[in-house]
Amino acid sequence: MSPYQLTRTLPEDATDAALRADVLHGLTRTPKSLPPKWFYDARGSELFEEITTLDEYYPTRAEREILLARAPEIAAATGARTLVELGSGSSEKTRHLLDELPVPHAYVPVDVSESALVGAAESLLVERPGLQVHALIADFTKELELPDTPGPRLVAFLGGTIGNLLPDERADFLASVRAMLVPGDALLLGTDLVKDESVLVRAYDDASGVTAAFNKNVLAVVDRELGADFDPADFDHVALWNSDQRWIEMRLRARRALTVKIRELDLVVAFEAGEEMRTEVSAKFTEDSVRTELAGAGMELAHWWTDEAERFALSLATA
Ligand code: AVJ
Repeated sequence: MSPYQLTRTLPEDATDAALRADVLHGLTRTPKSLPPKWFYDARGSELFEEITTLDEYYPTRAEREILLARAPEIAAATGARTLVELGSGSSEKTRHLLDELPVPHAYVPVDVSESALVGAAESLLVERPGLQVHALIADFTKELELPDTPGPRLVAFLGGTIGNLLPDERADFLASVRAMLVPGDALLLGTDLVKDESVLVRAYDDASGVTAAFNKNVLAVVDRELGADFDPADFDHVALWNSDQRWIEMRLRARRALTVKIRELDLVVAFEAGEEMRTEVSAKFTEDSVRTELAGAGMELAHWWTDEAERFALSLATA
C-alpha cells in the first residue's frame, strides 16, 4: 500500500487537447491572447521559482510572512482536520499550515502536474509519517470531486493565483469552491493587493529580465508542443497596470511584421509590427473587493490578514 493515494481525474491527453484549443482560440481573434497556465512547463516552473526570489517580486515573501505569523490562528479558527490545496505546486507554503493542524490529519494537494504532486507528497511524508495524503491530478478550475477525509476541511488557494482568472472566471471558480464546502469548512485565499503602480509594474518587469524570459517561454512551449516556429527574439516583454480592471497585464509585442506557422493546427498566424498578444492578467484586490466577490459566491469574509507592509492578504472565508 503506497503511503499516499494519487488519483488522476484528468485524461492523459487532456493537456494536449486543451493547449490546441487555447492556441487556436487565442491566436485567431483580436487581440490575440494565450492563457497563463501554459507558462508552467519545466523551464517555466524553474523561471517562476527564480521570480519568487527577486527583490522586485514581493508577493511570495509577503504571503509567507502572513502564513508564519497566522498559521496558529488559521488552524484555531477552522479546527480543520483536512487541508485541500488547489494548485499546490511544491507545497512549500503548505508546510506552515500543516504544522499547526491537529493530528492525525489529511492533506489533499490538487495540481495538473503529477511530478509536482509526487515530489510534494514524498517529501511531506518523510517529515510527517502520520499524514494521510490524497493527491489529485486535476484542473481545479473544472469540477472537482474531493476524497472522503476527516472534516472540517480548509481549502487553500494561495499565491495570488486567483488573480490570473478573469472576473467571470473568478465568479465561477468561487462558486465551485462554495459547492465543495459544507458548514464548518473554510476557504483560505491569498490575494495580492492594489498598491503604487510603479511597485506593481516592477514586480512583473524586473531589472534582470527573469520575468521577460518567463513570459517569452510560453512561445517555446507552443513551438515544442504544436510544432510552431515562434522566434522569442521577435518579441518584447511588456508589463503594464490596467487601472480600470485593477490588474497587471503581461503581453508579448511583435518587434516587426511576421507570420508564425503552427504545424499541428495547420494554421498560419500573422502579427503586425508592434502588435501585442496578452499572456497573463494578475488582478490586485482590496479588502472590500474580496468581501464582495466572496459574498457573490455565498461566502462570508471571516478574517482578513495582511503582511506588515500591507502588500498581500490572506482571507478566511466561511460557507
Ligand atoms: C503564480 C500566478 C501568482 O500572477 O504574480 C509571476 C505568476 N507572473 N510573475 C502572479 C507571475 C509573472 C504569479 N502567480
